[in-house]
Amino acid sequence: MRNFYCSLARILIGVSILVMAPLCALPQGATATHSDPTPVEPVPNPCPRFKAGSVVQQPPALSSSNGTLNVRFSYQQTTDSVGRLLHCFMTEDGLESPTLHVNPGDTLNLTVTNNTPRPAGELLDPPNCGDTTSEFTPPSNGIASVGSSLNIHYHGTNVSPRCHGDNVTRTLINSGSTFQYNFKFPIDAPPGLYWYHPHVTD
Ligand SMILES: [Cu+2]
Repeated sequence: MRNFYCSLARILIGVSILVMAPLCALPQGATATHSDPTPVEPVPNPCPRFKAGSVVQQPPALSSSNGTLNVRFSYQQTTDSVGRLLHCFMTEDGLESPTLHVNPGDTLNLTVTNNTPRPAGELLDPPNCGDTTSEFTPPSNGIASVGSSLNIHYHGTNVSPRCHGDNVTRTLINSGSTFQYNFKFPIDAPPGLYWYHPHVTD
């Protein structure tokens, strides 16, 4: 079950339904373990790309254990050999945008630090799920507008829209800031391949 149209990052919800009935009575909202997360340091050589003519390899993967998947991402940018600006999520071990394997009812704890350069002269707000001010980097190549703030959209999943959940319209993680997502995938989440990606709306 591999979606070749999703080139960035994926969440694979397993086909095995966990027998964890008590979880059904718990709220699906964010948990309270997100305070003061430790920043994720930038990693060297971010956002690698396959060389032209090389054989494409399977993307890296991380799997939950005992109902929890803990992930730490450094959000970084680089410029490729032809001048294109690339952005990506990197783990501290150097994995680029791994596929996240979870089961229905699992908890995802995902810490992300925005290690992209901070634009000069911009007003910064903390990532408190109420921000209305994002950073903006003018396009250097005239091809596309690229903001340096980010959040993560857990595209297609039916998870909490609260702060520290899939709160895409009210979460901004500006340059230098660290934010933690904590939420459960519903116990009745349909198996499938989903997409996570930066999703700033402004
Ligand atoms: Cu999306």
